[in-house]
Amino acid sequence: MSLSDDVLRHRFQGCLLGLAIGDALGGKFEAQSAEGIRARFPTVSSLIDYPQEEIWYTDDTQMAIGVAETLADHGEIVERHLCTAFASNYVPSRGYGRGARAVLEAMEEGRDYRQVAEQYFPGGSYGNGAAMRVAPVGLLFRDDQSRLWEQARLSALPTHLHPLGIEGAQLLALAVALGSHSQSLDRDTFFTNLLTACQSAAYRTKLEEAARVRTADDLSHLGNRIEALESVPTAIASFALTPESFEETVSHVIFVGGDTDTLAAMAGAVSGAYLGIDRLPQRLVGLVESSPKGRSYLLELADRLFARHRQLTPAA
Ligand code: F2R
Ligand code: MG
Ligand code: MG
Repeated sequence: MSLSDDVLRHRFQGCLLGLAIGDALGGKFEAQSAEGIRARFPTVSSLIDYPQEEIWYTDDTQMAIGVAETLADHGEIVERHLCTAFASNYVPSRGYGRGARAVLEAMEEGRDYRQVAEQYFPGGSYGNGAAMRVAPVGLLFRDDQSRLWEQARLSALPTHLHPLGIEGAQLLALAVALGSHSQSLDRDTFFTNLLTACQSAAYRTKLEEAARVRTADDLSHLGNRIEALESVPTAIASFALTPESFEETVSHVIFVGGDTDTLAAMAGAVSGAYLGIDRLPQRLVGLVESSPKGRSYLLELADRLFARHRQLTPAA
């Protein structure tokens, strides 16, 4: 049974707000150890209830906004428009990866950013920066998997040329699309779909392990680092472990420590695409920053992306 327009629009909103909340909540602990975080926040509710003031997102959401703006305006990834969006949204204090910073500064200054990317990490970056921003691709192309796969690749290319950086983005986009379709998540079908799309032995091994995760403690074996291979499967596994609870999905992956903003941004985007905005913690939705590209803008951007989706895929 297909979802009504209202339900689907709420899932688009849930995805972008879920990403921003995960990013902002996790951003308070980026690079901290699992033990340190657990000592301060022994339970899910202690972590979720912790913010008392506006929460501010990091580079993860800021770059996802650039992807969403490009897709909403043009209906597909056009590299020059994507780079313009990345450069005009760029605020270094949001905490970018060092390679990404060099590439974005080249974009801003009109230099050859592709050459900078190739030289900075020969063979390309395999950081999780392409995966952390790809969720809007998963939403817009949720009904066309081959287009989704190609568009996710194009969205990665300006900064991430390494196959593992690209495939991490493709898998995360697919997880968002699958989440946005599901009415009641069937874990086996979810992982079978991801494994069928998977191209590399490295991700296959990780996703098979992710499919076997049964407790939050198992998540740490999948990785918590800044590399896509060491974080994308972890975020997907956290969603699949507790699909009916955004709070648990995001908290469990923050409790893993390390790259907590990005783990929680990715897990939060998939969770929000499945649950929709109404099933996110409303107190945290209300605390998302009220800056010009804060909460209200994200909701409006999700609506614009949904309208573009309806143009590409009219309701049945
Ligand atoms: N970078 C951060 N946080 C660090 C703290 C920021 C601090 N507050 C500040 O302001 O300086 N967070 C963000 O970066 C991650 C996404 O990174 P992205 O966009 O993938 O960047 P990059 O530089 O391409 O890759 C990240 C690191 O991965 C390693 N790496 C990647 N490719 C490599 C290769 N071919 N060879 C060796 N190493 C490679 C490097 O350590 C890169 O620095 C997110 O966590 C986001 O939140
Ligand atoms: Mg970040
Ligand atoms: Mg991060």
